[in-house]
Amino acid sequence: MIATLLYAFSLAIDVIMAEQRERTFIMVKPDGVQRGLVGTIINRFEQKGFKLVALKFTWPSEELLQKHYSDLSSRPFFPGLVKYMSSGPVVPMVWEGLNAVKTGRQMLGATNPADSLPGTIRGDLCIEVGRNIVHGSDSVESANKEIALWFTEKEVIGWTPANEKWVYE
Ligand code: DAT
Ligand code: MG
Repeated sequence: MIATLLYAFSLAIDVIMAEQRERTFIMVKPDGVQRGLVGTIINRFEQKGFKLVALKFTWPSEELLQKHYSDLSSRPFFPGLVKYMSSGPVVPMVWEGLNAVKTGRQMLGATNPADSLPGTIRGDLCIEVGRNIVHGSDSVESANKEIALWFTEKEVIGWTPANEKWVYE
C-alpha cells in the first residue's frame, strides 16, 4: 500500500518535472543586436524565472534561415525576411520552464508590434513587423525543430539553478 502510494507520488513528481522542462527557442534578430537590445531581451526571460540552457552569437546563412522559416516559403515577404535575418549577427537561445513556449510568445507580443500590448517585448521596443527584433517558437513541436536546427545536443546544457525551489513550489 505504502509502496503503491510512493510510486504514484513519484510519477506525479515526474510529470511536474517534465512540465518544468518544456523548452522554447528564442532568438534576438539582427535589428535587436544592432540596436543593443540583447541584454534587455535576455533580462526579460531571466527575470521571469525561465532557465537559460543554450545561447550563441552567430551570423546565420541564408540557407539556415530558409530552413528556419520553411513554413513561410510561399509568402510574398519571404525573400525580404531571409535577407533581413541574414544581414548581421543574431543571438539564438533556448529557455526552459513551465509553459515556456506559450508564455514566451506572450512575453514577445503579437507578430506585428503595432498589435503588441505595452509590457510585451515587441510592444515596448519596436514598431514594424519587418523589424520586430525577436523570434519565439509558436508550439512545442516547432520549438524542438528549431532547437535541433540551431544547436547541437551538446550545446544545450542541463543544470539546476540555485534559486529553483524559489521559482516553483
Ligand atoms: P512570428 O515571428 O510572430 O512567429 P510568423 O512566424 O508568422 O510570426 O512570421 C515570421 C516573421 O516574418 C515575423 O516575425 C515577421 C515576418 N512577417 C510576418 N508577417 C509579415 C508580413 N505580413 N509582412 C512582413 N513581414 C512579415
Ligand atoms: Mg513564427
